[in-house]
Amino acid sequence: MQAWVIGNWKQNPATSHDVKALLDDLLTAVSTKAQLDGCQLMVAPSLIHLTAVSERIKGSSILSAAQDISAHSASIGAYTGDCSAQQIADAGATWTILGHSERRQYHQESHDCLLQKMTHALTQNLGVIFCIGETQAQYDAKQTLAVIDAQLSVITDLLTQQPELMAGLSERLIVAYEPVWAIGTGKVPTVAEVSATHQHIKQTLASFNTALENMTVLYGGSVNADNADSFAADSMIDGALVGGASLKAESFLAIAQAFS
Ligand code: G2H
Repeated sequence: MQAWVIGNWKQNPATSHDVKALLDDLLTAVSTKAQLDGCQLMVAPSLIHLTAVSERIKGSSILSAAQDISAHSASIGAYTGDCSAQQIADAGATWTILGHSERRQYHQESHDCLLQKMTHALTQNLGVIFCIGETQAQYDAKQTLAVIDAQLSVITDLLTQQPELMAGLSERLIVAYEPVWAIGTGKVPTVAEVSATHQHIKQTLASFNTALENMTVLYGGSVNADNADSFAADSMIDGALVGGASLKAESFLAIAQAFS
């Protein structure tokens, strides 16, 4: 199964100049590393840099994604600050992250909001990296699987409301399990914990529809060049969604090599 290593740049780097430098480093490193076979790389820059990044990586093996899209279905309209799925696709991205915990926390993204966004993305042929995960309090209360089941219900609702989107969904949907307490903190769950949670996610998706058997499930949360090998060694972990460590080509490539 192909591994995926996706860099979520969040609100970084600070300038266009720094974006170009990061991308140049990444493209140079990718072109000289033959051992990246079997690992698909993707970067999700800030919206303001998405067009330039997508242009720059054309012809390379790297894909680009948005970090979010509008919840409104209209391709254009009076939605100040929003960017539609159509505009994202026009900018050259082929995927979007949805439901990152920072969007859920700082923008109050709800089940219904994410259902709308997922519908619009898939309708416009954007692949979706759907983020799920429990908070520290939920982890401590042993509610991880219940939280995940509730978050995955966006997908069952999608299939009930838009059954036509089932076609090809296994290639256009990736789930990223990101425990909120591991994001940017340097704390990580054990590989055994991640593996068991991923197994649950894969079984749950397969129970929705047999076409969703063996779906791609990534781990995210403080993945770095030092711990990537241990995650990559587990057969339930199909890759990583990487934040901080994706902002340096060297550490991002080291993570990609671990999964190759
Ligand atoms: C989790 C991850 C990227 P980091 O948000 O999605 O960030 O690797 O910095 O914990």
